[in-house]
Amino acid sequence: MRLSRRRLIGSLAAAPLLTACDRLTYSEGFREGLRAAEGLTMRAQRLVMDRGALAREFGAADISPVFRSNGTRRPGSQSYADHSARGFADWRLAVDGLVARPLSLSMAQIRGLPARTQITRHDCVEGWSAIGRWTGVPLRLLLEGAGVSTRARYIVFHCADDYGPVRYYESIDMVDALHPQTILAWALNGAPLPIENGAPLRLRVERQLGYKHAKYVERIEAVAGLAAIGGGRGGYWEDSNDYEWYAGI
Ligand SMILES: Nc1nc2c(c(=O)[nH]1)N[C@H]1C(S)=C(S)[C@@H](COP(=O)(O)O)O[C@H]1N2
Ligand SMILES: [Mo]
Repeated sequence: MRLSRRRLIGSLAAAPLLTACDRLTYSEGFREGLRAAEGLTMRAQRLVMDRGALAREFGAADISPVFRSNGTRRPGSQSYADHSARGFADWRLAVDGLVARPLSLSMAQIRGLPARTQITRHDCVEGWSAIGRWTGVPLRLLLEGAGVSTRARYIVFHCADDYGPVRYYESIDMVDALHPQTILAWALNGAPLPIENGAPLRLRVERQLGYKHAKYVERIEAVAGLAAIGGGRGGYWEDSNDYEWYAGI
């Protein structure tokens, strides 16, 4: 049977492609590549899914008798001393950056917002852990209240304590910022937050290591990128000591 001109051109055009496809299909290396890519996708998806999972919560009997303090135990500025002398009555938390309605909230206003209480374990990279009961406002409520922009990709926490010439700061992405256990805590074990643990307000971001849990928080900033913040690596320890920005646990 004679091939029509059209079929001939069609088969000629298709032939190299088919051959290439066949080679790819039967090459063991290519199959391994496909399997590896599938594995990567699966691991990436699991990671994304797991990031929404809750950190373990404990019972009252598990609470550590003393919740130790680390890093700054008392900010050194006169301004902080004045605030603590007044019981933080005039402390204000600013919520700004990529938000529709910047906020400036007093501690009384923050304590009046819906609160979440959770008993969780804090893990410090220096090799110690402690379990405490934290009470505070879900960060999500503050961000929604301020009308956080869809362009915001990170939330930066600006703190009141100095490390030499720089202030402590930290940042998290929106997955952690909107996580139900991410709160700005104002109480520890049923009492106002002690100074050594970050009074009057500190971050609890329970899927992350200790250094991400910013203490003495006075400003929350929504940003699209971290390059212009501090040394550009997203946190005090990240900038100064090469700590990982993502410290997920
Ligand atoms: N502002 C500020 N936040 C901070 C620190 C700090 O020095 N300053 N230290 C971090 C580290 S390394 C840890 S382990 C925890 C310690 O919290 P704690 O003092 O309540 O134990 O706070 C984190 N947040
Ligand atoms: Mo830490």
